Amino acid sequence: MENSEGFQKYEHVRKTEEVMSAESLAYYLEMNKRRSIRNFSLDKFDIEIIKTAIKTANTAPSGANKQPWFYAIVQSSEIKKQIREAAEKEEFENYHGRMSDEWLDDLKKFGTNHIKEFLEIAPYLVVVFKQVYGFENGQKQNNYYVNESVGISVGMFLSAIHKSGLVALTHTPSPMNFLAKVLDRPENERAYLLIPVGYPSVDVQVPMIKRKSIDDVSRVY
Ligand code: IYR
Repeated sequence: MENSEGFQKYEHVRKTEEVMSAESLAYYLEMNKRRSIRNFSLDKFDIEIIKTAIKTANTAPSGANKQPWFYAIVQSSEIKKQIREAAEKEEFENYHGRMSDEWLDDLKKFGTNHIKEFLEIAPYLVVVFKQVYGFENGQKQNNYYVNESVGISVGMFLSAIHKSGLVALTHTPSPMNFLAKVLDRPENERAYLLIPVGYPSVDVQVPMIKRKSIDDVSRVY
C-alpha cells in the first residue's frame, strides 16, 4: 500500500498574532491541568471517544510517514484481568529487587506499589505497540525513528484524551512482552505503553508536583 500520491497544496490560514497568543495560551492552560491518574471510576463511556483520540494520534508525524504504531483497545473484563495478573507479577519483582533504592526513593511521592487495581477498573486499557518493522504485500519493510514516532503519537493521544474530558495513566509494567502474547499481536510489534483511560474516581487525589519553569527547560539562542 502506497501512502503518498504526489503533492497537493497545503491549505494554511494565517491567524493574527493576537489570536495566536490567545490560542497558544488557552491550549497551555488546558494542558497544564492534565495529570496522571491512578484511581479510576467504573463509569463507562462511548468507545468512539477513544477511537477519535486514536484518529488524532494517527495524524502524528512519523519517519517516512510509516506510522509505525498500533493501538489495541481492551474493553473485555477477561482480558483486563489477564493483563492485571501478568503486570502485577512483573511489578512485584520490580518493587522487590529489580528497582534500585534510588528509583524506589524517587517513586515514594507517587505512592505506587505492585498492586495495579486500575487495570481492571478503568473501562478501557489502550495498549500501544511500536512496529519495529512493517509489512507491505507480505514483504518486510523498514521503519524509521520508531521510538520518536510512537512517542509523538502517544503524546497527541494523551492530549486528545485530556481535551475530551477523560483521564489516563501512562503505565509501563516492565517488561511488557506479555502484552503482545495476551493480545496475540504479530511478531513485528513490541508493547510500548499501557494506558488505562476513564473518568477519575470520586475525590481522587494526585501528588503535589511542581513543573520545571520555562527557563529550566528552554533557552533562546
Ligand atoms: N512500573 C512501575 C514503577 C514506576 C516507574 C516509574 I519511572 C513511574 O513514574 C511510576 C511507576 C509501576 O507502575 O508501579
